Amino acid sequence: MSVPSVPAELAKLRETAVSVLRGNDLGDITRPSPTLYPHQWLWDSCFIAIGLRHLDTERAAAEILSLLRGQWPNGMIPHVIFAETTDFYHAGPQRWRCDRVTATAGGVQSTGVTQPPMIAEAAVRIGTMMSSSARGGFYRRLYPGLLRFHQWLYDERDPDDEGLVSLVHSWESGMDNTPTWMEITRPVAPLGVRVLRRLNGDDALDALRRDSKEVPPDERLTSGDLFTLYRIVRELRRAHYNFREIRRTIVPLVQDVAFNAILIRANEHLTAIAAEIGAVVPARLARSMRRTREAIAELAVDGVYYSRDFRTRTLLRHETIAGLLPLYAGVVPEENVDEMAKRLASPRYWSRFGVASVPVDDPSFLPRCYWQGPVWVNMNWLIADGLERYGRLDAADNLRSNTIDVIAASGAMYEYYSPLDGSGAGSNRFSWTAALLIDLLAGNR
Ligand code: 2M8
Repeated sequence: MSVPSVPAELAKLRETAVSVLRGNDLGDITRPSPTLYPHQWLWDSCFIAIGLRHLDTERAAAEILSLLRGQWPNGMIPHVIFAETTDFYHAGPQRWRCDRVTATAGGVQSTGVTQPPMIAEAAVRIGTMMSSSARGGFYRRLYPGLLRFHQWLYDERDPDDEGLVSLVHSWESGMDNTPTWMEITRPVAPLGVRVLRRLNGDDALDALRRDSKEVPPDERLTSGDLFTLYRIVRELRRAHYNFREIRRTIVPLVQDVAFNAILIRANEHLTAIAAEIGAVVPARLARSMRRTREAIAELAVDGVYYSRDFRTRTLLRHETIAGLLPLYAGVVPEENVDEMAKRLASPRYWSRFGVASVPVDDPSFLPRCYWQGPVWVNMNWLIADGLERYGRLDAADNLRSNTIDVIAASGAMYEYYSPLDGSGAGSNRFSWTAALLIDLLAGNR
């Protein structure tokens, strides 16, 4: 496929991106980073495929279809499908033991939770690069599994038919240590963590963790939080990953605003895919889809969107980047869009480098710590897409060019970037940064 015409220095950056993707390619899946994340992640593969489509459309389609190997008989597509590798991952199959509960479609090992449903978006983007007959073939292979995944999201995770799906672990949100999730998660910390915290000895746990060999611990979530997330996995395992059982445990349950926003957009794409292959979305699912569009309004107060505690119905009043994703969903009433775009463009969120994951004046803001402040390329991509569909073209273009600039200035494909000085953090060979850079450079929609 021809390389789009970009200035020489950007062409070099694109080459770096391509080589990161090649280096992380495991055949028909791409790992997010060489040592930190050696398996396949659901939403990573989607963002990766959106970039890969510019290099090799069939390979991009294979990345998406390979997610179906992990599908559970109940329809869930898991957040991680474990690759056959001896590389160490801190939350590997032994922590989940899902093979005791179920088998996957492709006989692969997986985790017992899901991740933001970006599959339909990726499929449609790949579809734009295909002839209509190739696209039809791709959609026909994907559709049955994708449909069952969306049905599972509602049947399993919206048991009271409210229109909003609930998450059972912060890993499902993809924003692991975002303040919203940490606030609701910390009260269920294991006893040891609570005692150490009281003695101010969280650092004592650092020696026990194994996820911070590639990346300094202060760029990831705290050890206390990590051990709490492990505890929640244990609870989920005991509850057989079944929401009706999970409901009866101490596991925090959150109607996550970003996840539901992504679901709304995914539902639209799923409907379009169905129409193209002459399938009819079952009426029950179509009704749930409509309900989500309405129900997300319940998460807004004075134009600001929050996640909600499923059990208590209280809004988790932390302003974070998650609350900006209704823009991507296209559900912000037109009369509120400018206000939201203004908030987004204020120095609290939008430094020169893209959108901070937590506003810089929030007490929990840390510029280089994971989902607690840094700029993430996938978030910039989603928000720019939303701004564009609302016709805020200048804002979308600015955000996209700032994103390219910050990656260019770092010279590498960092996992995330400080909103204060643009310095890169986390893995420096991160796949979705590479893939979405390729997509942004291609400039097409
Ligand atoms: C991070 O999450 C994983 C657990 O899923 C981890 O910290 O080990 C998050 O940034 C998540 O959004 C991402 O999908 C994953 C792989 O890049 O890493």
